[in-house]
Amino acid sequence: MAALLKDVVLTPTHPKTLLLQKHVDYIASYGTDKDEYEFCMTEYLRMSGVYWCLTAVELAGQPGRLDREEILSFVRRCQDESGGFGASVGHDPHVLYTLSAIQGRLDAIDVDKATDFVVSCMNFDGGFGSKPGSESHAGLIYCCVGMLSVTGQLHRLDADLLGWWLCERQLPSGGLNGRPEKLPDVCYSWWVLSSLSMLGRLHWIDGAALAGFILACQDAETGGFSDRPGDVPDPFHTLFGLAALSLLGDAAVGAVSPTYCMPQRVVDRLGLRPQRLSV
Ligand code: 7TP
Ligand code: ZN
Repeated sequence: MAALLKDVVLTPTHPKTLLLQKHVDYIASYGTDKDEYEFCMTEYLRMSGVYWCLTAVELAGQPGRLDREEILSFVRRCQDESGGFGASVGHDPHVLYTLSAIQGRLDAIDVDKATDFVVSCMNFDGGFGSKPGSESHAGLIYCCVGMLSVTGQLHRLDADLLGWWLCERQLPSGGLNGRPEKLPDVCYSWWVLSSLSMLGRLHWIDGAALAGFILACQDAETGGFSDRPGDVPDPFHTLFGLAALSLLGDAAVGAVSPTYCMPQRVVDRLGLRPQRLSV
């Protein structure tokens, strides 16, 4: 018997146009009530949340909607005396939140050895898992392709094989899943699309169908994007929805770097030149 395909159904009630202003309002009001349950429950990831929110309003062309001084003071107050950054004020320092502090300092680590490790995680299907021999997963593929893009070693992967695995993630709804037999999710639009973009194979998926799925994941009342149509929106999926629409060429959204998921303007200003394969 053929395996049942897991997918969602898009109905005419789901949004079909980009509600950009609503998303800016959603992000700008996120966290204005510091006692709100949802906001309190995500304090452990606040430093990442600040990045998701800032990048989302930047891509929407309205960075001025967030309080720059409040954010800068928050980030400064998160630095521990050890030098590490915590997710929020008074939290223990954590590597995830310290990562941004050392990014660019590629001269300080053994890049060749790190690249060899990433390549050793490559599977027979061209994809990557979390360690050698682990199942391919789109989020981890993005980490590996991004790493090889930063270090200029993209020639070490099998771009045709990996590109094929990535475009097989597209389902009849137009949405993308993270591995076979899983439901589509807006954030995988980003992990898959950005990887295909770095591989020079963005045109291997049906962009119009994917845009239709992403737009259907907007909350027309509150603004923001959720993981799939009808779910509760959050800043995480709002950023990756907007960033994926940017890669798909939506002119209302600012250009995004597929390697860094930061505005291309910011990456250019920093003088970063991550590698991208041409077709
Ligand atoms: C609501 O459940 C979760 C589950 C995992 C909430 C957070 C996490 S996570 O921190 O491990 N993480 C990021 C993530 C964040 C959110 C979220 O952010 C809600 C509100 C905010 C405010 O800023 C929501 C989900 C989420 N996930 C889980 C997820 C994504 N798509 C489907 N799910 C179940 C991703 C997760 C892992 C992660 C991925 C990328 C990254 O750069 C950092 C962390
Ligand atoms: Zn998701």
